[in-house]
Order: sequence, then structure tokens, then C-alpha cells
Amino acid sequence: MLTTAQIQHFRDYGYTTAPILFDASEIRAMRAELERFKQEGLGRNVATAGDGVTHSETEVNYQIIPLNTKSDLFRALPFCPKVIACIGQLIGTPFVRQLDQIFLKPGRTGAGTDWHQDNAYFQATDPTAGTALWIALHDATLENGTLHVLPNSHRQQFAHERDLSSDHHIHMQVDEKQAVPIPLPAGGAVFFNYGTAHATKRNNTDHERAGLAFHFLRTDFVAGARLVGGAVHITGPQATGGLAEYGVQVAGSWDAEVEKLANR
Ligand SMILES: O=C(O)CCC(=O)C(=O)O
Repeated sequence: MLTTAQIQHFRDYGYTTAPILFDASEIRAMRAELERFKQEGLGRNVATAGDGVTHSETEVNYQIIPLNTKSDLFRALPFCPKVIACIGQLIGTPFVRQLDQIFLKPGRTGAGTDWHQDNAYFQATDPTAGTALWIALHDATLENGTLHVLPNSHRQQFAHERDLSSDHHIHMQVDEKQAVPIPLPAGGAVFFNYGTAHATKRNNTDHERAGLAFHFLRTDFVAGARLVGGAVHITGPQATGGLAEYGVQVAGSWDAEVEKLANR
């Protein structure tokens, strides 16, 4: 559960951090899945050579999306009790899981994901009814390009245009002096609402860094939003523990999925 101060920070500035959300065995399990994704080639490099089309041969922003179709572990994560508790504290209940993805930045060649507000994609009528949960799968530092946010930016809607360093992203202009970097140990997390402008930076180290991102939206805002990634009911009367959406009971499986993968 988040403290009153963490929740208040989210309300006041549009984001809050939880430096130890996942423990060492959970991180081992998540990284084991990441390794499998890499080996099986389940992601793709979305970085382009400045024209928004031609894939870069020198920069890599390796995006794996969606995750729930590729991994029982990541399918189970939004139903994990501590995740449900935190999301409910921040945006209220009931809520759905909207999107799940990983951005992997290889050492030296890893490219950032440029500044944007998620609500420029999702178009929820109130951006504060949704939140991202961004989890550091490796220690995330200034040097390897951790997540940066623009405090208070959720109070304003910024114009976006196509980001020509990616094959599908959009981006916005930001005064970098106002930006706040969020260094985190592996297993730490940042929650930021759909209106909070954020970016990651290039990885200037020899080691890879990955960020795991989920997006959650209050159920009463689903009808008015662009549902990129679909909607899985996590809490509320329409929630079936994943049965309705996936055909199997997913809620309650997090610990067993972690156990299966953590000591591989
Ligand atoms: O991890 C990244 O590079 C970008 C994450 C992000 O922008 C998002 O999840 O909205």
C-alpha cells in the first residue's frame, strides 16, 4: 500500500514513486521472461533514422507489446494484490488494465522514448482517471536513461506531433530544465497519471536497461477513451479475475508464476 504522502504527491504533481514495489525473486522472474522474449524475437526495434520510417541501424528502442498474449507472468501482474491496492489508492475503483509493454534499451545503442503525455494517445476525458505503472526491470539511473517526468504537466494539454525518431510514436516539446529524473533500483516503480509528460533517455552505459509499463483506467472513463490495448476488468462488478477476457482464471496466480520462473 502507498502512504498518504505518496498519494498526496501523485495528486499534487501528477506522479509518485514506490522504490521497492517488487522483490528480488519477482524481478528474477520478470527478467527471465524478458530473456525469453529476446531469444524468441518477440519485440521489435521501433527507433528510426530521423524520418519516422527507416529503422535505425545504430539506435535501438526494443518494444515488446502486448505482453499478456506472450506471458502468463505479465498477464497475472495487474491482478497482483499489491498492484490492485496501489492503483485503487491513486485513481479509485473499479478500474481496467488498458495496456502492457516493455521498452528495452541495450547498452550504448539504447534510444530514449521522447516526451509525450499518454493521454495524447488514450484521449480519456479526465487524464487523472488513468495511471501508468512503470517498473524498473534493471537499476534505472541517469546514465542509462531512466524515466523523467514533467511535474504538474497533467494540468495542461500539450500539442503533439509525429516523433521522427520512432516508427509510430508522437512527441511534444518540453523545457528540459523543468524535468525531474527518477532513478530507481530494479523492482522500483513510478506511477504517473495519463496527463503527466514523461520520457526516457539514451542508455550511455554498457549494460541493458528495461522498463515495464502498464496502464490502468477507471472503468467509468473507459467508454469515452481510445482503448489502445483493450480493457481487462481488474476490479468491480465486471471483473471475473480474467476469465471473461482470457478464458482462464488469472487472478491469484502471480505468486505461482513468480515461483515457476524465479529460480530457472
Ligand atoms: O520506457 C520507455 O522508454 C517509455 C515508457 C513510456 O513512455 C510509457 O509507458 O508511456
